[in-house]
Amino acid sequence: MLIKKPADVASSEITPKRAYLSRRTFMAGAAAAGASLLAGRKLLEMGSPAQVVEAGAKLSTVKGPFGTDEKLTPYKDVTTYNNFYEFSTDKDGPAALAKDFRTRPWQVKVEGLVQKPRTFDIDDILKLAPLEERVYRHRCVEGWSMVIPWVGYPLSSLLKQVDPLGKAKYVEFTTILDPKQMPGQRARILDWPYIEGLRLDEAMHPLAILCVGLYGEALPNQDGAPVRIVVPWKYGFKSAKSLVKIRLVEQQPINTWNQAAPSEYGFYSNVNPQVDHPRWSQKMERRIDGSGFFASIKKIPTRPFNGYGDQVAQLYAGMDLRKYF
Ligand SMILES: Nc1nc2c(c(=O)[nH]1)N[C@H]1C(S)=C(S)[C@@H](COP(=O)(O)O)O[C@H]1N2
Ligand SMILES: [Mo]
Repeated sequence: MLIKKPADVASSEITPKRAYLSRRTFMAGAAAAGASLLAGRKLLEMGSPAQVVEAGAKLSTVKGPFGTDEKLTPYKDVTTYNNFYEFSTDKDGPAALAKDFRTRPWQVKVEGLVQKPRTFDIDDILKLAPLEERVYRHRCVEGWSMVIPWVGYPLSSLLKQVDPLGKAKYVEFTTILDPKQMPGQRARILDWPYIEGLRLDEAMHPLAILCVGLYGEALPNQDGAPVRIVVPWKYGFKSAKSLVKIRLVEQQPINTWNQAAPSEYGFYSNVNPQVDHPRWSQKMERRIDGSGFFASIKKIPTRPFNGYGDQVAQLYAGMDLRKYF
């Protein structure tokens, strides 16, 4: 097991008492070893893949940048209120239907306009860079939001490994196609597999992460196991789950939701309270923070770029964000 003393757990620094008490109790009983990063890496390397990878396996993390001290969305809500159409279009569907989803063996191909195309085994992805805890706001285009302690590292760490060519301008992300395991893919809800895309400079931005976990443990299947991206200044659908392919390309990728409803879901999809969805306002959001039933949650204002404008606004300098929504 991957274990470490509570003091090393970045999560515990955010708010002293939070949902994952049981995990902390578990860890309190564990023997401590050395500085967190080194010890964590060591433990990760020693662990057999079966121990490291199962959804729920503990991950050693260091505290990452861009944190917020807003109240975390309880683990229960993060793992039972999901959008993962490959399994179900019901919010509570993926948790049950993805329970037996196999995430080993798993490989991610990184190819296209790169000097060194490479197929990464998921266990290499887990070891590529120190795992950080990143507490990000997560805003769905539907008008709800969460605050989630993700585990991952900058997507740029992976992309640098393959040496993108100068011609590469965009990055395309493809989710696994496996209708046998994913009941939603047996229906033509969307054009499968699910595809997303970012401009290369967006993908290289330090806020964009390759995500392998949340709340200090390997990603639950319903949240995109074993690896997804998280792009916190964009609507949630840009953060594609259960990735098997990352392609560097010259032309802007055709992302699934844009293809399904181009007037509703743009390529950029930066969180923007000034640009309404054609069927509803984007000015406010319901923050799922454990305080009550969904419908009773008071709405709070949505912030430009989901509150990350200081970090990312310059990526869009001079662009008409109504046109490039
Ligand atoms: N492959 C895939 N990725 C996906 C989706 C999906 O249906 N399939 N839904 C997106 C949407 S709309 C949101 S809001 C987030 C939800 O992530 P979460 O369930 O971990 O909160 O995942 C995004 N990534
Ligand atoms: Mo979403």
